[in-house]
Amino acid sequence: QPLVFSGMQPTNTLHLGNYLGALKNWVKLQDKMPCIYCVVDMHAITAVGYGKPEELRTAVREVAAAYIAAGVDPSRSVLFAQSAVPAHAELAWIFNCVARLGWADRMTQFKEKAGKHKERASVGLYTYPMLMAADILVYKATHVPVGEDQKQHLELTRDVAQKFNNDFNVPDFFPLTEPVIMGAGTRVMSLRDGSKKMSKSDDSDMSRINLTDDADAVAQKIRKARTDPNPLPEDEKGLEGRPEADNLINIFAALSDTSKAEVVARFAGQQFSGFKNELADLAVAKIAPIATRMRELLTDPVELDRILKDGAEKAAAIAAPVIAEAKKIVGFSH
Ligand code: AQP
Repeated sequence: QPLVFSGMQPTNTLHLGNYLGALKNWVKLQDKMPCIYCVVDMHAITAVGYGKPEELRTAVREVAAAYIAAGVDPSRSVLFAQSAVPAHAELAWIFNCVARLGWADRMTQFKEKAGKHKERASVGLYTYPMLMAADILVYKATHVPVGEDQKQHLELTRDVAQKFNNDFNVPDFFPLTEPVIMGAGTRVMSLRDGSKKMSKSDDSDMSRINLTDDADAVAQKIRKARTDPNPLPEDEKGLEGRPEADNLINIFAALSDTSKAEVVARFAGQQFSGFKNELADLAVAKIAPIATRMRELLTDPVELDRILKDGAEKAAAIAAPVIAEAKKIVGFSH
């Protein structure tokens, strides 16, 4: 049965990349299939979320509020915090034993996040993809809407499912999950450097548009966004070798639900100043209502906690038969 699963880490405020790459599509998918959306707090403690319990607790509510403010409807979709459903951790352990070291060694996100001093990274950061595979497969989810940066982790999820099914001779027990990477915003780049993805953990706040930024901040960040000295190109081919221009056009296309070609045609040969003003207006129009709604939701943390608890109960009920069966298959039956 088709089922959607996805999640985000409560490590910082969500940004435009998270919204265009994932969240916007989550909202759309609710009309097509049952959806489970998770705030992945266990992933958060693999790196920057570690050692800050109060911040983590607050960030979980903020991310849940962002999901709802963007259009995730908790009466239709299951919305919960990962750590509230222990089946994720149980299956992750089994998957740590299914996956091979060589697979984990290939993960580019680990290399990027661990940086130069890989021996100082947590073991959790290294095994992160196996926990992610468990997040998805503990619900036997078939579709995972994410940004392009998660493609490699989803390939590993398929490899884990396939190896488990083969090793234990249980064909089709775990489905081979499909990544859903759609729209123009699948890879939004930093506003300061067109070769880096927009990221929560970038030191420069000017590199990203946060979902909580007010109109002035959004306009200022877009006005100051790096560009090259040339005017906008006459056609899409003219974007080659111009990553910053390409990124801004892409953001415009994603926010307005059009294609890059249409945006290029509309602003062909114009200066960036006018284009940036229009882009700022568009971004404010799309983002400001989300920020306002988020603030409203955060005035009632008790209600947010109630939604998360209710979601955790539903999620646990869906996961229960899958984890029970998986444990039996492995030989844990006492
Ligand atoms: N720049 C981006 N463009 C498009 N999609 C993006 N996503 C993240 N950055 C971009 C998508 O948002 C979801 C969030 O996943 P996450 O919370 O696990 O964060 P992440 O992938 O590690 O990226 P972040 O949000 O920038 O955090 P840091 O700075 O910690 O790396 C995923 O679906 C992701 O594809």
